[in-house]
Amino acid sequence: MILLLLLLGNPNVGKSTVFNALTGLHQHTGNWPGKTVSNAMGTTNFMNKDFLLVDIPGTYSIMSNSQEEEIARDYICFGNPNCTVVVVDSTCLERNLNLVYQTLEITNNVVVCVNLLDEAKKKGIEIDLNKLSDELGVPVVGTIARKKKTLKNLMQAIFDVCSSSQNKKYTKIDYGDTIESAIDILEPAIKKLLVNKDFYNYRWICLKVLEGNKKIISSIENYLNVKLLGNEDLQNTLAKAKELLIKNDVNLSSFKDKIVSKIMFNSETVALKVTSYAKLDYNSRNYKIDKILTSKLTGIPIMLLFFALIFWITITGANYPSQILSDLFNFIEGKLVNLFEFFNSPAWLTSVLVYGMFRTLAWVVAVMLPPMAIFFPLFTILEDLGYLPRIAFNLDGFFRKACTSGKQALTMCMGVTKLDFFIISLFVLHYLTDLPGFLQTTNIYYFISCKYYF
Ligand SMILES: Nc1nc2c(ncn2[C@@H]2O[C@H](COP(=O)(O)OP(=O)(O)OP(=O)(O)O)[C@@H](O)[C@H]2O)c(=O)[nH]1
Ligand SMILES: [Mg+2]
Repeated sequence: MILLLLLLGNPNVGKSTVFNALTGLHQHTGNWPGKTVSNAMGTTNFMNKDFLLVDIPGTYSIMSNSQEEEIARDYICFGNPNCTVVVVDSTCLERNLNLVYQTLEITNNVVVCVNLLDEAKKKGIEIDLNKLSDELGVPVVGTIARKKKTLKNLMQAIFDVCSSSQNKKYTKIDYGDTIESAIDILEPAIKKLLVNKDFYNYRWICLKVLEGNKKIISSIENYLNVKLLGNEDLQNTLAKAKELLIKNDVNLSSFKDKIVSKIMFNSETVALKVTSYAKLDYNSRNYKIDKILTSKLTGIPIMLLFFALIFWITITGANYPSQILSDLFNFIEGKLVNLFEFFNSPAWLTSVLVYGMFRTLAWVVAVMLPPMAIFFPLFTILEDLGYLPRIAFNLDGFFRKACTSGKQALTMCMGVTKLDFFIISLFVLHYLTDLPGFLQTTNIYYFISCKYYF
């Protein structure tokens, strides 16, 4: 039997790095949020047990505010995972614990993977993992996902959770007398409806029904094949529960606020309890740099300067290797023509193979390879310095006007090389059209290579 593992966590905490290290696959990783956009699956084996891992797109919450949140929530609730691994960033534990609590409210088959411990160490942050485990009531493992050997303990903890018979448990967060009494009113009715279904966490469904979260309710109805809002009994009980809430001044929006505030309060309290800071001003330098890089006044000019510098280095720097490659290919082309002449090959064959195929490929390689070899390492340096998320932040306002997010800017930057390719290819075509002898062949190869590339 294969065991299902979910990898869940905030964006950019190292889920895909853990996934790749465990499965040997090559999911895209990089230092900005939002790289994983669809679920990736891979397998691993530990102590003779097979595990199917699902790398889920990063999400800050599973309260159904976006598509990623819905995917993650539906997987945890209805995918029947044997274990959910919540990967958290040790340098900002408090924010990450929100998602941990939301997950624990659904299931206790959870292992918390406190990742980026090396980054935390650099910043003088220390996390008491045992204390965190006591507070959360689930296993907590510290990792540096880039170092594969640190993941052994994680697999051991996952193995133990999967082997334990303590299934069907969840964490009960106390939301105060009023909400708890409303849950007590509603729970028997929910239980009656779902008693034969493969779902045991009636309390969580009560919360979602009281919250009136239509997306979650319709997910529950679809996956569990049950009618919640259409059920008359449930409607009557729900009305009673809501009446109690209103009597105690809890309306729909304050209900949601209370839930969110309580989860945030718990995260804050626990994070404070388990985190200690060796350098009290560990963040002050980062804050200062952030202020300069993302402020309205200086953020955009600095970003434009960076881009201008990168493109200048790429374009001028690429000229030299391009020239060398071009000379080399010209030399090889001359030799190839001599070779074809030596074998008395027909003119059309020389035209197709040398002037068509070889010359087009040589041009594309000579012109495209050097800028790529310069641009991508520069882009990687910016990524490792953590500047890319700041660019995304700076451009978010503009991109939102076009109904998308600032993160799109990063993929568009990388896409510039495709645009380069297109423009350069046009030049190649233009140049070659002056040589009518092999114009047609070249055209065909040009279009094939262009189509292949796009
Ligand atoms: N220093 C350090 N870097 C890490 C560690 N784990 C991951 N990284 C780096 O953190 C960055 C983000 O890692 P990803 O695996 O892409 O993060 P993710 O959670 O999959 O991100 P999304 O798919 O965008 O949600 C990459 O540059 C990784 O190389 C770690 O333990 N230490
Ligand atoms: Mg990822």
